[in-house]
Amino acid sequence: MANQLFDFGLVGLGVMGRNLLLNMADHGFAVIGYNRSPQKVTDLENEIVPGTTIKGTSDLKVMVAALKLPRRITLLVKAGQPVDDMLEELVPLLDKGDIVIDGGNSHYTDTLRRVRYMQEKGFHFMGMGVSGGEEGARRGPSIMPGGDAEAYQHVKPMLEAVSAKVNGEPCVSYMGKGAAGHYVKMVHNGIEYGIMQLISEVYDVLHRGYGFTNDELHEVFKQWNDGELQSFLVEITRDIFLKNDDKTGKRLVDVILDKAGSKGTGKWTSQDAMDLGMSIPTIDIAVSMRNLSALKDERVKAATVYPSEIKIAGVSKEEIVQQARDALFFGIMISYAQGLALLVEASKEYQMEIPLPDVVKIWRGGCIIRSSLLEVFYQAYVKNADLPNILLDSHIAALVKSRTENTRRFIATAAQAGIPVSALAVSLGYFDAYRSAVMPTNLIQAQRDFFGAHTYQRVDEEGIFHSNWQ
Ligand code: NBP
Repeated sequence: MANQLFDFGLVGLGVMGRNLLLNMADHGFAVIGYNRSPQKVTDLENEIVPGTTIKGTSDLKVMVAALKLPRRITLLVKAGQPVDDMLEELVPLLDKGDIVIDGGNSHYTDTLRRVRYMQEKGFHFMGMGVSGGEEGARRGPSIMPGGDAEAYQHVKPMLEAVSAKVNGEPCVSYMGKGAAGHYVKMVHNGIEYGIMQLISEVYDVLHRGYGFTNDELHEVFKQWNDGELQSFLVEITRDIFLKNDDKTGKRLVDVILDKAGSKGTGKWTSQDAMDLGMSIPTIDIAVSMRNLSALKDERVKAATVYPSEIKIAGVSKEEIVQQARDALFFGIMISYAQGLALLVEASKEYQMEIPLPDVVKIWRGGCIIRSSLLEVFYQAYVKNADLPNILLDSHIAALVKSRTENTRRFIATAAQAGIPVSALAVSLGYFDAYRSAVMPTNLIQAQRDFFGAHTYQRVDEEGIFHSNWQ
């Protein structure tokens, strides 16, 4: 094949890379993919759709030499050291002005370092979040590119072509300066952790508390997905309840061990929020509950030390479904509110200039946290792009207010039954504190001043004060 025939190069032909490459080819781009181990090259070649222009290679030099200038290369390798290793291999092969995009889940601080490193060498480097999993990458993901605005123009038409579409609009937009793309993707994943934890808690109350069968749970989630809770995560949960296990014939969900894994993006969101002094407890507790779930052996022992009998009193099955629906809606709203508020603050603090209306707009399709609520948030930002927290929007406030009573009832029922609904409880706690003009933190200030002379401010006078408490 003659040199420089290909429009785009892709490094890493794993789940995401292979599918994104096939997606690009479907849209008429000539693409070439490189993978370190040859097996994935063969896998790619076996999937080539007739009429598309795709080549696979396990020789990086072949890929680089085959690309049109300026070269446009996307990395989709495991985050961390593999990205640095690939850059080291690529750098000697590139020409000034070439564009390298990291589409994996890299930590945003790594991205900032790589932007500087590549810039010094005369290359463009962008960090880009991609969400939607395998199916999204193949048929249309939500794409969050950030960093080099000039380089973005060179890849914009391709990204718009391959992304998901909502009302004909592409689910990709420039997310801001520096590492904004990876920051937005990190927070997307944090919100995802929160919503998944909330769904699991509602499932626990209905399943363990009320004895709902998987068929009943399927029906409940189906109704919810047909209504205001319409979202990708509710939709797949609906379908999970019907899936049979090939080995036992039971429902697959019932034979899956209750230890949740994670790849770190939820933890990163919590860590960064702590560094910024932002409150995102729904996301924090979701990370924490995955950690607790991993202590299976200890939990089994503790269950014998503290045996409990789940007692449900006074709330009918019909009522609990209504309460659960409203509590889930409420919790999901709060999870988004916390994540978006974090983005507002991080954007200012790190000078990323993240366009919040565009963030929620491109999350409407393709990504794991897509839901009909994103349109509501988009409308709120259209009214006021500077909203520090979506809970301050009047339409959103009305939606939240109408769910609080059932949320309280649901949490009370679960607490009395001894079923943990930690994410729902902290979501309500966050809401009640956020809407409270008065918090009990005056007492904390008094304690701090008592034992550490940390001083305090007064409600009736300007200035900084210290008292002798003994
Ligand atoms: P896979 O596990 O399917 O593939 C990983 C790829 O990384 C393979 O091509 C592998 O090559 C390559 N790789 C590794 Br591992 N170490 C390497 C190294 N030192 N040098 C060169 N290549 C190396 O991962 P994936 O699910 O496609 O994820 C890719 C990125 O996309 C990750 O950052 C991930 O977090 C992110 N992401 C994944 C999803 C998802 O739903 N899966 C969604 C959104 C983002 P090999 O074949 O030679 O080992």
